[in-house]
Amino acid sequence: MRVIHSDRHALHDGGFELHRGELVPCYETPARVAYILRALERAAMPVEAPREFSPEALLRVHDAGFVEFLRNAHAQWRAAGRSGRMLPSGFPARGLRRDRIPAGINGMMGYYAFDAGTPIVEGTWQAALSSAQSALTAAALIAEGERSSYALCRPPGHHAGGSTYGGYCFLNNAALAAQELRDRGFARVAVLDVDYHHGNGTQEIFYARDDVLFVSIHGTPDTEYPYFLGYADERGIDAGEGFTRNFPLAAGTGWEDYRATLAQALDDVAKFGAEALVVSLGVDTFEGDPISSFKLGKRHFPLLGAMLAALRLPTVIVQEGGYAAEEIGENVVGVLTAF
Ligand code: Q9C
Ligand code: ZN
Repeated sequence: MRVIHSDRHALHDGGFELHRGELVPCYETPARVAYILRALERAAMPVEAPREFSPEALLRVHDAGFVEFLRNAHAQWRAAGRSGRMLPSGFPARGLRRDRIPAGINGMMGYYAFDAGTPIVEGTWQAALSSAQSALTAAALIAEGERSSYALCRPPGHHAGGSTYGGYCFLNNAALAAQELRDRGFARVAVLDVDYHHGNGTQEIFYARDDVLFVSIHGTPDTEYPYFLGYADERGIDAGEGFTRNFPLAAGTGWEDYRATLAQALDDVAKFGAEALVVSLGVDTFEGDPISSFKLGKRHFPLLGAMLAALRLPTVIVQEGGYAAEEIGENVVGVLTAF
């Protein structure tokens, strides 16, 4: 399995996020990557840098104005006389206008963001672009004949929509990988999202399409982030009807129920006739995760990897969440080596 990763991820270090009423140190830290790299090294899996894809490659799944915002956000923040991290505090909810993008940086930030837990700092754009390039490179390798690849993406991507950021995500790495596979000849691509949180951005991007199946297993949005998408009755729209499938599970779900649900999700991927698979791999399903509530143990991650591999599809595995930093390496590499 080829492993792609950029050390530019470290340019994004948000510092603090708004969480449960307090400003707390970010859960999504550069140290997460250090633990994964250490575990990859122990497993003798070498790491390669991504290719340079131009920002235009992003426009296949993202809105141009949104990409421009991400690229310039921090410079505008500084031009407004501020420094350090950017966090939004006002959003265009029901009854407010969404047809106008405010010119000032505060309003613009609230327009594009959907939570106050995703700081932008000076290096965020460079880090997010490098993360997207890792996913695109991992997909390109599959198009060139590799059977599997792993993009060690940071920041993660599955919460980022066509023109929204949040949930620690700025650019949708998994969606970009799926689109790259489509553009390079795979007629039907499935995205299977096993992060603890619903992949709202990926779902939104492909919601009206029948060429990319989106299947997600996650903590129920009734109580779990991102709260406003990921219910079982969301099944796609127009041509995409039937090509989105959600499996929300109760907080506290353990391996036995998880495994049975995963078997159903894999069945959907197989029935779709996918020619290639993108896995949004979050290991925040781990019982020790500080912000999540499933009960998967260390020993279950290799079982998950083996179940994914049983599909026998060309597969791009994209790193998403996982916040029990010290265990994240073992859990991720447990999936990869079993795969
Ligand atoms: N005030 C991923 O696992 N936490 N993202 C809520 C908002 C957001 C998780 C804080 C959790 C996002 C990729
Ligand atoms: Zn997550």
